[in-house]
Amino acid sequence: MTNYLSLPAVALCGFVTAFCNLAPLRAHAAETIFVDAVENFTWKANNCTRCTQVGEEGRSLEISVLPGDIIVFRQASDIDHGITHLLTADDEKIRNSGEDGNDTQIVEELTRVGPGKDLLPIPTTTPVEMARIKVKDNFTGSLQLQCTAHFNVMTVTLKKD
Ligand SMILES: [Cu+2]
Repeated sequence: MTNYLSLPAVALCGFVTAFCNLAPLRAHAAETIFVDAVENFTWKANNCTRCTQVGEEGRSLEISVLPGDIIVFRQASDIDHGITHLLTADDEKIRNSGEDGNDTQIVEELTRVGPGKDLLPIPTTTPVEMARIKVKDNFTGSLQLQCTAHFNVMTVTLKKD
C-alpha cells in the first residue's frame, strides 16, 4: 500500500519542482509588449510586469527590456498620437533596420518608427498599430521615445537594468 501511494507522491513532487524552477525562467523571458496611447495623453501597457508609469501624472512609461522583446506602439485614443525617438543622437540606435552586426543598433525596427506617423483619432476599442521594434542582444543603456504630438509629456523609455 505504501509503495502505491509513494509513486504519485514522488510524481507530484516532481511536478511541483518543475513548476517552481520554470517560474523564474518565465519571468525573464522575452515577450511582446503592447504600448498604447490612451486617454489623458498617457502611454499605457496592460499586463506588463516590467513596465512602470512615470513622469507627470504617470503619463510616461518606463520598460525594463530584455533581448528579444518586441514593443508594439498603438494608437488607442480619440486624439492624435505618434511615436518617434527623442534625440537625434539616437538615430543610429534604431535606424539601420535589419542590419545585424552593427553595434550601434540596439533595437531593430520591424515597422517604421519616426516622424510622420501621427494617426487620426480612432475609437478606443480598436487600437491601431503605429510601429513595432525588437530589442537586440546588444541593447545597453537606455533609449527614449516620445509621442509625435505630445513630445516629452508622453515618453517611453526602454532601459536595461
Ligand atoms: Cu500623444
